[in-house]
Amino acid sequence: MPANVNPEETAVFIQEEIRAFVRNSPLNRMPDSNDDFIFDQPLVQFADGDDPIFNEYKTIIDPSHITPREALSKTYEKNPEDLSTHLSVTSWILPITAKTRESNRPQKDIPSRPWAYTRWYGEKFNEALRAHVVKIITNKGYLATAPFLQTYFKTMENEKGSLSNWSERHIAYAAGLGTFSLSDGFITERGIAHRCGSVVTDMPLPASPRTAETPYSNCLSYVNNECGDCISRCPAGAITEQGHDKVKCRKYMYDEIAYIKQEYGVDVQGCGLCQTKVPCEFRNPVERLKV
Ligand code: B12
Ligand code: SF4
Ligand code: SF4
Repeated sequence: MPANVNPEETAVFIQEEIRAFVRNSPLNRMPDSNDDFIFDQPLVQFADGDDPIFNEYKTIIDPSHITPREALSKTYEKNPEDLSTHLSVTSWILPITAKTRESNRPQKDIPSRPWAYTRWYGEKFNEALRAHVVKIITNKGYLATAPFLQTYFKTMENEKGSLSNWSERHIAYAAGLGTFSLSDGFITERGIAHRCGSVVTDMPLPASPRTAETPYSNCLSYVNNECGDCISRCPAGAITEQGHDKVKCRKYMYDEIAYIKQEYGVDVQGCGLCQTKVPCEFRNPVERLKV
């Protein structure tokens, strides 16, 4: 492993590389208009790879949810204890552009075409970004992996609905990028309408502070019992005052409105009505209560 690196400097290097990729990659463009970005400039933060929260996720999410140390050791077929004593996780938020968010606001049953493109082409860009971050880190002589791109990544079902063994939102929570919400969506300083991703490495990076008081601090419903606007936005009745029903949500997206895939020419179209025309759409709504 290369010696004598300054974690603050490597953090700036990684943040700048991610920003440049978001700015310059042709994959971050709408397929029907090269002038339109899919995502705005990202938020990028870091977590300590051995933060105890990653072990807690084995209880909160599922025993199969892997830790960063397990992820890197699986990728490189090494014993976890043979890896560096300090591991880091880079996590990013890709905010969805105003044009796409605005196009989804009047929608009542199905997502707009730009939203569907963001789900399909935007996630292809997000995959390329994960691979790019792995490449720039390994080019510097460190180990790196994007668990979501590995063959060991899997999604599964339990009695509450779908889950995975590497939840990008829980990684973003560990890196202090935001909190969960009544609709399950992850509310950041750039709001809830975004996609996210992450990479694990043994490159020294400084852990970002996690300032949220609870895992739901950015959602108005949990802060002052007001809002609930996402409840009426959901055409599937999947959100109530008790929270988000993942089974209903999935059934709506994958069965009931799957017919629009053909019209939009995508393999997965998403929905996201609960992430637009709501107070948390593009900012942290709780910040407004503080001014
Ligand atoms: C499976 C899956 C789904 C499932 C289930 C979603 C879910 N809630 O998990 C279905 C098919 C329903 C779905 C739907 C959608 N999805 Co989806 N999906 C995933 C996937 C592949 C895995 C998610 C996962 O592992 N969840 C784990 C379970 C356990 O999470 P959970 O139930 O939400 O967790 C709750 C508990 O952990 C709880 N909690 C309880 N106690 C504690 C304590 C602590 C300390 C913490 C931190 C949490 C916590 O908080 C959470 C919220 O209530 C991810 C990609 C990835 N690899 O991460 C994308 C992902 C979650 N989806 C995403 C998106 C955008 C969508 C849709 C908007 C569709 C679209 N693109 O238009 C909808 C929105 C659904 C919603 N309201 O959240 C984004 C989310 C971004 C965001 N803004 O939040 C992700 C991260 C993809 C990405 N790369 O960006 N999705
Ligand atoms: S719309 Fe309101 S209740 Fe729903 S997630 Fe956003 S802030 Fe929370
Ligand atoms: S909860 Fe699911 S079905 Fe309901 S609006 Fe959100 S993404 Fe659509």
